[in-house]
Amino acid sequence: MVSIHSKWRYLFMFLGIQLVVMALLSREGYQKRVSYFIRIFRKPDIAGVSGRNHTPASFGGSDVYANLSHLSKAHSHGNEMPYCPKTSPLIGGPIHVSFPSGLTLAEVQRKNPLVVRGGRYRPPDCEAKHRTAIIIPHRHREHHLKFLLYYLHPFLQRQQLHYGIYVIHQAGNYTFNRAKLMNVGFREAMKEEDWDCLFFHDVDLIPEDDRNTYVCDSNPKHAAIAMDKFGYKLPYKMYFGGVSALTPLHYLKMNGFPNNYWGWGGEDDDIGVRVSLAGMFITRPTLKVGRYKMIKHKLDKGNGVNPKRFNMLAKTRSTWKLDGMNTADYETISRQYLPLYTNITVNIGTEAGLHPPPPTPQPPAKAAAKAAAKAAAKPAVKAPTEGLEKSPSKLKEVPSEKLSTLRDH
Ligand code: UD2
Ligand code: MN
Repeated sequence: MVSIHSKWRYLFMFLGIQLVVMALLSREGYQKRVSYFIRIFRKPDIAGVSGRNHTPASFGGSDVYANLSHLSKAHSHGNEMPYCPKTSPLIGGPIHVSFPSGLTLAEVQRKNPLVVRGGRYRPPDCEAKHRTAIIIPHRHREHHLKFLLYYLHPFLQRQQLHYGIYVIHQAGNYTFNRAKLMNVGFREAMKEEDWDCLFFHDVDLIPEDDRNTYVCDSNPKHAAIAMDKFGYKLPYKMYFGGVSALTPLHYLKMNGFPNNYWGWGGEDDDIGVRVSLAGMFITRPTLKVGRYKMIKHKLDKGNGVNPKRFNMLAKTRSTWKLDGMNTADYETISRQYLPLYTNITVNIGTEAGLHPPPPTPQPPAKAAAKAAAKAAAKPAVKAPTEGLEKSPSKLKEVPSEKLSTLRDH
């Protein structure tokens, strides 16, 4: 008869053997599976969801670093490397995206040993068919950038691309200007390499399926078609925000992006309109593939809603040739080739130019009178978005399907 005591002994022996097997698997490069397995023991709520498959795939996607472990520097660039196949064998489909606390850039670096200075990569075992630059407009979003790099590097490696990541950092505290930073990114990236495709990429959007290939189409491509924040649907037909892809030719044909949208909103629609004004159309991946998760955030300080956006949008037809890549003025403050990306810090100035004159000092009496007048007018102060954009007369020239600017942040 088996006593209760010996039952426990068997149970411990069984667990011991399991641990040894897991340790062996871990040595074979299955750390992810093992740590996931360990998590199951730690968090009973997760264990409840588990089925036969104990990888993160049970949550609707696989680990973005799977499929990459066999690549090594040893292959390095010989002369007789064959071209990479049309469809990468490393592509795995849906990716599990989560935002673990405690992730560091050092960890991202450790997980991407083949990425070289400036955030560049070439497949070690074949000649890439495509050269893609990623342009990320940025200020004060280091936390988001870290997650984007964590997911984007392996995502692009699985697609066997020759790629580089550029972060275009707006210097100073003046109102943010996403589209102008893209113009800077285009020029600075093209100075360095003959990229055949540029991906203009919000810092907070994480792709959830690596069949969403970061290569260009024959027309400008809108890649972020299905985002969690819009219920994984396209919010409206002309939407072009988030992540888009253009060849240098597309970009120049539409005179790049506008430089004069300061603050949140409108610039993405202006860019969408430029595409059609330049005689092109928007292509998109399928809803199944063009999926993104947006890291939740509030409207940034220094990126208030742009109250002029409706008026400006109504005029794109007459302004697109006069304002864009041909008038993008800026000063490069620094260029750093960091391990995971190239950081370019720029002064893009203000509406008043690159070196706006400092505000003229007012005589104390005049300043006091002005402050008193302001205080008296206080109850009449409007919300920054009131007035202009809610007025139908101001909207009449904006195509009806282009109502992004009405959407809430
Ligand atoms: C939407 C669009 C975005 C853009 C914006 C309006 C989505 C997913 N994206 O984004 O493409 O059209 O509306 O301008 O719908 N940023 C900084 N620091 C700042 C402010 C902005 O780095 O202080 C960058 C960053 O890359 C960010 C992007 O600009 O992802 C867009 O700004 P947002 O994320 O605040 O705007 P959001 O999510 O409404
Ligand atoms: Mn965002």
